[in-house]
Amino acid sequence: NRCGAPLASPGSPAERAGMAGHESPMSAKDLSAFLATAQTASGPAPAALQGLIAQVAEVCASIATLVAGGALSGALGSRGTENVQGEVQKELDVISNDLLLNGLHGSPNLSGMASEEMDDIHPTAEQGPYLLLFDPLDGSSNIDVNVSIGTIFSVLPAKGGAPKTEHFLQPGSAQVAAGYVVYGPQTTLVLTLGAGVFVFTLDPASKAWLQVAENVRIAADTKEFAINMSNMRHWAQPVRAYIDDCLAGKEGPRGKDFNMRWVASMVADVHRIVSRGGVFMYPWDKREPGKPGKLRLMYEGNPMSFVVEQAGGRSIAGDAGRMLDVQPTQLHQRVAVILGSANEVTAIEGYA
Ligand code: AHM
Ligand code: MG
Repeated sequence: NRCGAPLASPGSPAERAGMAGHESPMSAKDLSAFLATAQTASGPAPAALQGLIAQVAEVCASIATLVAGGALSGALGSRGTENVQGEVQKELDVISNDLLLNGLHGSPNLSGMASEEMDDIHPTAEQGPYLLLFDPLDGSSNIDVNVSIGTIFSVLPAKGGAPKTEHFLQPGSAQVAAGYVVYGPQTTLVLTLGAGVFVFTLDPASKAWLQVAENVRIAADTKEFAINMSNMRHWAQPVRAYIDDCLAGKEGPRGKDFNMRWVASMVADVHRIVSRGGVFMYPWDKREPGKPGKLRLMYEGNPMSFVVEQAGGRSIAGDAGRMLDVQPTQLHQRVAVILGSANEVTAIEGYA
């Protein structure tokens, strides 16, 4: 195929549709084959980490099926309840959270889980070596309108014994794995174990996760930014000055014309940046001046920052320095997020 990405198993949709001229499917490495030889920052991936990632991916494949069914799965609409952040929960927020909890509760690889959708931590049945944090369904505002959404996850080492909330409050630099799944035109898993970033697509025919890219790198320079422009009047002056300079284009101080994209699903916006560069910003703003930002550190900021850094990009917590160095004090704490192409993040820092 033209993209170089391996096509799926025999009887792929292209074949079934009789698409003449399409090359026959190539054999691609599946996730379990990848995990069997995967490296971490400190050597071969332990069996428990391999097992945990495989389990997370399996649950995400079942979330993908629900998402694809939409109204037919009974997955749309609102649950009418609120999560700990006071946000109204969608059906799919709750169902995805339950699928992850039920699918992983008995895992020998875990000792606890924490989620955007649960006030408190969830101790699991065993006392395995890892803790899992997740945003089960990110981009809630896009669920009902058939726009890309996703799951974000972060793996931390367990501290031994029964898990406590404090055990989860480790900086992002302690993560041993992180990634996200985009439920979009394709269902895509983007994964890091601390030694590069790898991409897998869920083959709709075989339900296998097949590797489509390895050691992904984010371009250091970009002409594309992502920010919710409707908040402009609420931003701090440096953010406003940076965006003003981007909008001034070739004639302005940046000397180039910028493009803008805002899906309003962090997974989709970050995935675009992983794919073609760019910068994503959800800065502090004065709507809620007491909070550092809208997004959450433990299951949004940190895992995405781990992926971005592993792909050669940069991620900062607004003016609070490197995201992965932020010492968390609360499970659901908020954070300002500026991440993406390395040189552009550095340029934004220069506005402080
Ligand atoms: P969610 O976890 O409740 O879905 O909220 C997080 C989402 C991000 O995916 C996205 O970047 C942001 O909220 C969009 O916010 P806004 O609607 O203010 O543009
Ligand atoms: Mg989210």
